[in-house]
Amino acid sequence: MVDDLGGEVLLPEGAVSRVVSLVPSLTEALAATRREALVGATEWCTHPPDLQVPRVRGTKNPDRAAVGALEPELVVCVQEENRELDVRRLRDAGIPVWVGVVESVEDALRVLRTLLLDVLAWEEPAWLTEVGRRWAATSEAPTRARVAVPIWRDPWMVVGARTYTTDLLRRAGLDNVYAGDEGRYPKVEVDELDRAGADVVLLPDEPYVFTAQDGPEAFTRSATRLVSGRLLTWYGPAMVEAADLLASVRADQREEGTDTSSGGAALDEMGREHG
Ligand code: B12
Repeated sequence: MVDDLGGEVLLPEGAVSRVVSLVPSLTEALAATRREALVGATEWCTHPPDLQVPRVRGTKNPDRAAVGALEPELVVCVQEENRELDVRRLRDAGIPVWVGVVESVEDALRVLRTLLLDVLAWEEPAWLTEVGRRWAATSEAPTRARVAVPIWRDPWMVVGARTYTTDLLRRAGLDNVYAGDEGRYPKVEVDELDRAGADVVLLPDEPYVFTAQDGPEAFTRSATRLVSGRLLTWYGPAMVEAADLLASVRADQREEGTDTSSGGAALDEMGREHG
């Protein structure tokens, strides 16, 4: 078996039953599917909230000795959250590591299906069927409101091109004003961000914890809305709730009168088409 980057992954026969996840969103996906097979996760793996497994430090600084001590049959990583160095060192220690690449909703659905069904040889869980139902049909939805999504401050960084989040927004009828930017998570001046033409700036609570007291005050031109960061960046069970959140952002913009087309119903329509 090879992973998304062409790395060789040696797997046991049959279903894999000892997995360590170094990706918070995939930890949630694994726990929602076969919790007993998850034997380790990072300290940032906060969902499901009642998950009780040994923690192996962070996504960017995992305790590789602790990972090894858990004797995993597989360690799960993704390119943007984890470091090449850790993948290499774990593999050098004889631990199979599978690395996914996610830069779009289509990638997310493919990675979730490949990981759960082909790599781990588990059965398709009901939540994944529902995620496919909610998101598969939105790809051609016309854009209907403009947003920007900062994910860090001092320096300010925003979600840019070739990212899962930008594609998720697009499919929900929300056009990221930084979608055409060079970088995936470019640094921007907050002044420029405020003037970038977003109908609403979405301020997530992770990785930077934007709050009512920390974030909105930096904007004098653009409207802001505090949102769940997990719903914008975690591929897995959170994608069901994400569809509801983004539909509500769309509905707000309709009320503000910024709409130029009929489109806020795209997500609802998608649900019906595939229901
Ligand atoms: C941008 C960013 C994101 C982006 C994703 C990109 C990323 N993680 O780098 C988004 C918004 C999705 C994100 C999400 C999260 N993030 Co974040 N994020 C950042 C931020 C602001 C900048 C990091 C950065 O510059 N990335 C850009 C560069 C470095 O990444 P890149 O261009 O993709 O290039 C890398 C890869 O391509 C990789 N690579 C290249 N080749 C190969 C080959 C292989 C095999 C592999 C594996 C990798 C690899 O190496 C490159 C360099 O590292 C930092 C804070 C900061 N200011 O540094 C936090 C930070 C990295 N995030 C963090 C966390 C915890 C999260 C979340 C868990 C949310 C949370 N609770 O805070 C989620 C996880 C989402 C998930 N899917 O599960 C922590 C990590 C803590 C730690 N010590 O481990 C940081 C340090 C913030 C903090 N709290 O201090 N994050």
